[in-house]
Amino acid sequence: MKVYETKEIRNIVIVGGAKSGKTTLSEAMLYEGGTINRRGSVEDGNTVSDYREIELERQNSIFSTVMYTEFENKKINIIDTPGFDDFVGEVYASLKVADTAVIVINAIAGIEVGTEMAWKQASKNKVPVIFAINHLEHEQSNFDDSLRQLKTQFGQSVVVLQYPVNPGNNFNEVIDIAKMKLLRFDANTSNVQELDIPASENDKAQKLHSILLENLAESDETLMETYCDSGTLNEEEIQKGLKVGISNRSFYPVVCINAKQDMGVNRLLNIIVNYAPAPDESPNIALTTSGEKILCDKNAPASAFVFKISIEPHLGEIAFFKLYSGELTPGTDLINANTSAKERLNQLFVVAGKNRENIERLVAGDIGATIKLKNTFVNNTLNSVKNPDVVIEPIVFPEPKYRVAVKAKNTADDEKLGAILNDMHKVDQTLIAGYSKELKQLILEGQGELHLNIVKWMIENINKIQIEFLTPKIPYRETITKPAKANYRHKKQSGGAGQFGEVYLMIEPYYEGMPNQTEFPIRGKEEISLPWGGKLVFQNCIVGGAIDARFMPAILKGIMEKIEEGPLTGSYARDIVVSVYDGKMHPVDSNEISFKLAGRNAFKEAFRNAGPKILEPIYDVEVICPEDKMGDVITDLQGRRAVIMGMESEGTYQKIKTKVPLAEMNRYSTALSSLTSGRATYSMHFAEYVQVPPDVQSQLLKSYQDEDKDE
Ligand SMILES: Nc1nc2c(ncn2[C@@H]2O[C@H](COP(=O)(O)OP(=O)(O)OP(=O)(O)O)[C@@H](O)[C@H]2O)c(=O)[nH]1
Ligand SMILES: [Mg+2]
Repeated sequence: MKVYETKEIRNIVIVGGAKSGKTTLSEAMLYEGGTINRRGSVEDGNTVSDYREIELERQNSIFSTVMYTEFENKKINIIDTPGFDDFVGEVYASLKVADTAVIVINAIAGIEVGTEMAWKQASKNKVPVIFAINHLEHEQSNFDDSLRQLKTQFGQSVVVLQYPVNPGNNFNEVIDIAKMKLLRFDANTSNVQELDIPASENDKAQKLHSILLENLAESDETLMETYCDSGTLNEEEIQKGLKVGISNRSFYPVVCINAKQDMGVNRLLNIIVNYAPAPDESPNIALTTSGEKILCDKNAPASAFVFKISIEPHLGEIAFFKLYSGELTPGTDLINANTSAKERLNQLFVVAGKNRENIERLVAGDIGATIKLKNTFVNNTLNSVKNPDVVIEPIVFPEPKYRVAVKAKNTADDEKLGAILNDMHKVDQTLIAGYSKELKQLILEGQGELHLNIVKWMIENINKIQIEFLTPKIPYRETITKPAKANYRHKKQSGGAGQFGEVYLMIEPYYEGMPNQTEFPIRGKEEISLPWGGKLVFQNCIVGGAIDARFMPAILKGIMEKIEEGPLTGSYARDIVVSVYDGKMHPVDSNEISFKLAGRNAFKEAFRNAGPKILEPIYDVEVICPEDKMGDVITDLQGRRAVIMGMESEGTYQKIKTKVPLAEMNRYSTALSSLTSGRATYSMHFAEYVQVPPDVQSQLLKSYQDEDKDE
């Protein structure tokens, strides 16, 4: 393939609601550009984008796919992304490197959560947006409704560039407001006839044309002057206005397509090559972690950012990167600024799905791929040795919101399972696995039930290990609510050397900035930040040498053992002040073991009498749902002991802010989805630990005792 210069490159990402037609559109784009000479379909399982086994089986996209096509002497890099909320990580990563987002709308459904999410993420990255309204040949499609929703949701900068003349079964004509022509498509061919606008459409077209001109004028000062002086813009000015306005996000054009029959796709590509920004014109500028802009300049030293790693059968790991500056040729040595690894670019290629083509040179702004890197991961920057320290800001992936415990059906596979999950995380940063020492479970976290079920499918079908999901335990904490004292004497005399140690201690609830207790003199104080959160303050208040200072560490050790396995439910305890104020030693029999046991048992006893409470993790949860479902969603949340913190409207959606105990969030993604027919989404992150209500506490105590008995 020929080497494309920066100005000849367009990087587009296709995003939008699930099943809106993104993969079908990308297939039609590749066909229109001549990259493929036959269009596959998602149903037949032969599209370039959805080529992985799991995608073929499910008939939808699971991973993003990098592709390219050539159109009007430009190279268009196309990244097709999955629409299901569960795979949102792919959308985040793709929009990091996109210069334009094509947001596909299903004209039967209108705006969906995927649309909303794509828009937010595009806005966050300052990526220009083109809306493509799809499925227009469907009898239930409703262009006007979809347009109305777009304007309500995203504002009046949503501007009609095309509208359908005959939506529904016979759809084949649109009025193009930029060209002021009627475009007649020929289903399943690239043919487009350009005809005069019929009289019946004239008024509507003129009105929309004026709105377009106003928007174009507003995007550029000189255009505004011309427009004010003459009341119109000529063809050249319109073209300039489209380029400037799309590139600087002054407006977001709406076009019409029927991806399935390849209608409108040729014109969409024409709009992309002519009006979407080249990489050096994009407002989505890469910044370094210290906030400096990286100029898209091929004469600068090379800096490439790895946004995706994919593992391909027979090939291994492929790293996909955007070259933000400089040029690359095969054989170049690069430095990974994040891991300090020296990497050689043995092969350099461009990729379209599972097909690869070697290239001799890649220029700033382009997207390329390589294999066999040794120590490079997603979010790493690879630099020329001339400028090795550039670190590009990483993609911030969404926090997990769905968790399960996982184990191999055959325990012999457990170790292998850990390694597989580790590898999967490299490819999918939203999948997080880790063994919890506390819960004694391997916890797998992701974006939803579907996400984790796909992971299960891959492990069972590709890695051939059978696994099962179990309910994950909740990381409870224990603490006390009032002071208490206790003492314990450990004494053992059986033959030879005996054991003796006696400890008197007082415990109190700890809080930030609390005053010291005044009952006993404090002679030594150790403040320990517990690895699981909260504090333990350990005070030596011994007078008159009742216990030697050398036994203090043993007493603390005994207490720590109990703190790691709280007396109520075996959970970690936290936020406690312990004052050891008296005790007894034996001249011969006292040793460390004796004081450890005495300390441990005294602590356990005191804990029981100190109004012990179980704390549970509470999460800040934000639900975004359509207005008409808000009542149902809130009722459901209330059934989960949620505290509603506030509500605000976002266009036709409602955002509900709430605090919910983690214990009640089990399978929430599934519940919310069925409650709203998949029209809602949510996010969550850890907020705090709070006491569980009394009824929950007694339930937990009971089930811990039952478990104890079982063991
Ligand atoms: N009738 C009609 N069907 C379409 C059109 N575009 C796509 N489809 C069909 O809609 C279904 C979903 O299309 P995809 O291209 O897989 O949609 P997607 O947005 O990639 O889906 P995900 O990747 O799962 O989010 C498939 O059965 C397509 O054949 C269209 O314009 N008209
Ligand atoms: Mg798809």
